[in-house]
Amino acid sequence: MNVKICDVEFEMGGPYLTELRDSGDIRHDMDALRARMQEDGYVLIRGFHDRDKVLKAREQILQKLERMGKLQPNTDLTEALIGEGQRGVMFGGTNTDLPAYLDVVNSPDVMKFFEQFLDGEPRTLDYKWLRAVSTGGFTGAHYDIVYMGRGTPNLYTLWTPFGDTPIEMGTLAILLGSQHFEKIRQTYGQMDVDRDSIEGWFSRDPLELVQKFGGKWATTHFEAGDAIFFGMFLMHSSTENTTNRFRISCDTRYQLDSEPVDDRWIGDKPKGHTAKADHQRINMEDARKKWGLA
Ligand SMILES: O=C(O)CCC(=O)C(=O)O
Repeated sequence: MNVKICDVEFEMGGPYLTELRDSGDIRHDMDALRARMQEDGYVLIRGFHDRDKVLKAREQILQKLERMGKLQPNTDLTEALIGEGQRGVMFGGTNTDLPAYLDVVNSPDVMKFFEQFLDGEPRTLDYKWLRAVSTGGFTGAHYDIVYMGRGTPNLYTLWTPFGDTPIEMGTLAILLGSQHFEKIRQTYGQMDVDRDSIEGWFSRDPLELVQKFGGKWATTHFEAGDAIFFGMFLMHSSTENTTNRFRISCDTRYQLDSEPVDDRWIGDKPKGHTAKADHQRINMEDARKKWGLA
């Protein structure tokens, strides 16, 4: 099977791309999960969420997309068929108008899981990154620390697709081993996109990353209910949505309540990013030259 990470094509099982490992068998063994996180840099758990709740949330999100005129008229809502010429939507914020969605990502089960994993009272960032990604859409390779690094680095991103999401619809792709790319951690990984007014994506070319820095990409087909979480210093991106249906997914964040929190992402009305538009920021290509990482 050929897979487009960003917009570069790879062969699944070839030299650059492999399957993500499922940690479902150890999901109740926190020591084993923490060791897995150390070793792999991520934890994928199939059936992490209640599938029915995820599908209910999907329906609510799709109803919103329908009201916005984003879907093909007179088609089955659950298919999420993209309306003629419609672009994707980023529903960044607290999403209080989507209670079924919050019921998944803020659920007692999820909070209990992070309480056990983090070994203490957890909190979730109030701001959530919910997206409907259109045909041709993808996310470039980045570390999350550059977007949310003002609090504890002991913060985890949980990526949840809302609906069965095959690779060709746009799934999370991670660069295995990238949590150990010391030079990147010490340069790019020290950036704050707002403070430093710099672009967030480190690269739009996943092949270039492997050839220059090593590692191997990994992704998989996801089903509604599956989720993956990872730390702030793991290079990740997404596969391209090559279908005519919206890919609906979110990234939400969890940390210990006792640790410092990035104040851009909390409260009833989180202030969010303050950075200028992408084209007014320091270009990543220039920054990488300066860091000796071009
Ligand atoms: O869903 C995507 O396209 C990217 C998600 C992401 O970057 C994240 O979960 O931090």
